[in-house]
Amino acid sequence: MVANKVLTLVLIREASRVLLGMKKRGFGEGRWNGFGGKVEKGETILQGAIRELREESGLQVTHLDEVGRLMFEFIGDPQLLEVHVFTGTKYTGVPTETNEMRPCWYAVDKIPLKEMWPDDKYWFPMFLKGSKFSGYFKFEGHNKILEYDLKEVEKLPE
Ligand code: 6U4
Repeated sequence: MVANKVLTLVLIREASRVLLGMKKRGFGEGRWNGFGGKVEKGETILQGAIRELREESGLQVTHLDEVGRLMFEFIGDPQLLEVHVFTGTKYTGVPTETNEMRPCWYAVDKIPLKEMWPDDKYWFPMFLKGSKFSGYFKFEGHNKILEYDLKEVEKLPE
């Protein structure tokens, strides 16, 4: 058994727009995405989400709500990615470009799904309407989804 790799993904949202970042390097390079990354030893998943948001976007938050849980399997890799998706509406600071990310606000009806991870087109609508969601996606490479299972949930898995 290989332990899951636990990652965070933070989507800062206002009434009619969402802050995304163009990933400039590393996993998902060249794609628009939320902010996030690996949870470090000694921090909770929420603390990791808040830290990554600050490091990658320059925004500070004191609270985020967890709204999604996504599991990703990549054919040939025994390690599953366990992505905890958070959202928040209250922040301080101004979105600032970093080495990792170039932030940009996107209107909720103009989300650049074609330039995002292919799974986002399935779960982003659930996120935008305020639902919680839980999903599993099996990838071949980084572009092809072989199978998936996704549902809206009342409560996220523990
Ligand atoms: P470092 O620490 O720079 O090596 P890196 O390899 O760049 O990390 P990291 O830590 O930024 O990766 O984490 C990847 C980010 O991508 C996390 O916020 C989770 C997110 N992510 C991973 N797979 C995703 C997917 N299929 N769909 C999606 N976000 C995904 O929307």
